[in-house]
Amino acid sequence: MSLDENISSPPEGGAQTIAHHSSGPCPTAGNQVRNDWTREEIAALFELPFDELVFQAATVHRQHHTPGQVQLSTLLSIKTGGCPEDCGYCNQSAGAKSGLKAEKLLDVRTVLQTAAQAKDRGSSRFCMGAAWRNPKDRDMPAIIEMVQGVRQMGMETCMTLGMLTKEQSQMLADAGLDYYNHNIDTSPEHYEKVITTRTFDDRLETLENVRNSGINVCSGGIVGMGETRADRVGFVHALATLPRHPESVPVNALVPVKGTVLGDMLADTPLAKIDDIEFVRTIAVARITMPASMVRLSAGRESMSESTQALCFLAGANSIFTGDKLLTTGNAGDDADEAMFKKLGLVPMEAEPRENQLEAAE
Ligand code: SAM
Ligand code: DTB
Ligand code: SF4
Repeated sequence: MSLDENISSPPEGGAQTIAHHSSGPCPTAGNQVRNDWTREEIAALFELPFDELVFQAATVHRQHHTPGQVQLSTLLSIKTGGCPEDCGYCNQSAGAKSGLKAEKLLDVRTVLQTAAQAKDRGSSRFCMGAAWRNPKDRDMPAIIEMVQGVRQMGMETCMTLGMLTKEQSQMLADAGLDYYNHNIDTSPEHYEKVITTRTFDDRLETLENVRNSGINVCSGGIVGMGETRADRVGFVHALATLPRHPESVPVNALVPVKGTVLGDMLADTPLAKIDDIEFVRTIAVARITMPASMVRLSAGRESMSESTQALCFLAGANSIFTGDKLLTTGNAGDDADEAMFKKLGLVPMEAEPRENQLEAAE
């Protein structure tokens, strides 16, 4: 089901109002950043012979980034489980029967100690995630202390706390938050099959609040949730037609957790697992359509071969999560990653805090 090829007449109309071109320039000619991609163009990229697609993606990657450099982020779940949302992939939803124990918000000292350890292991960005629908105002002082403390260590900061109001975005921006992660997760059409407690438009509203407050936007999604090829086209289209592309685009392969709607579905229908080549295609198309963004090979690496990961890097992925844990599930781990980096000749990218990035954009 994940390899449905039904892309001949994709439904039109992403969440953005965009200009559609019936015949645009060759996607990789020149190195311009475009926000007017059509679903037909994106579907045509997915359809390319694999070697041609990867070649185009690698070419675009070299026009905008230094190949071989990979940005390293480390995740910490600062508030685990008991979430009121019903995201079908997530073991942190209160409705999931995964046995995960709900915990309170970690104290600031524990968070800062963990960040210092991540820095010692070479990570340049510390991403703090909370199983919330949205942060409550009473949580904000501790959150702000975490941002400020991690920044003082010279690491870039990222938070993912659910939906944000304009005011909360501004508070985080004022505290110096570098990135806010909020995923659109999938195509607008597939979205409601996965999450019912908040809409695709709610997600876009948070992204707009984050963007307007001056924080860098991190937004991507998950492949392998039983979506069709047309949904993967719609997913990339929704991101690539945002008024400004997210600076960071995490592409997660579903981590199937027993007791979640999608984890159980995948266990019953093994063929639904995303095909490795289709996953690499999704990375490549994200790279071509959002050339200046960092494309993160995110969740799912623990069960991915080094060869598939190498293809992802070749296709333009230039960021990963390090460490042996994501938020609540396993990750490849530092030893495995060090060995892989050595084998592939990859090197970690230096941290670039937000002021520098803003200066560079001026
Ligand atoms: N609660 C916040 C929210 O949903 O916005 C922040 C944390 S949430 C865990 C962050 C993202 O992790 C989700 O949007 C989803 O894309 C990804 N994610 C969660 N569970 C996953 C899984 N089992 N496999 C792959 N990605 C997952
Ligand atoms: C993202 O796109 N992937 C990360 C991060 N943003 C927050 C989270 C992956 C979570 C995988 C499941 C877990 O470990 O709980
Ligand atoms: Fe809650 Fe985020 Fe998990 Fe959805 S993805 S259930 S919002 S923690």
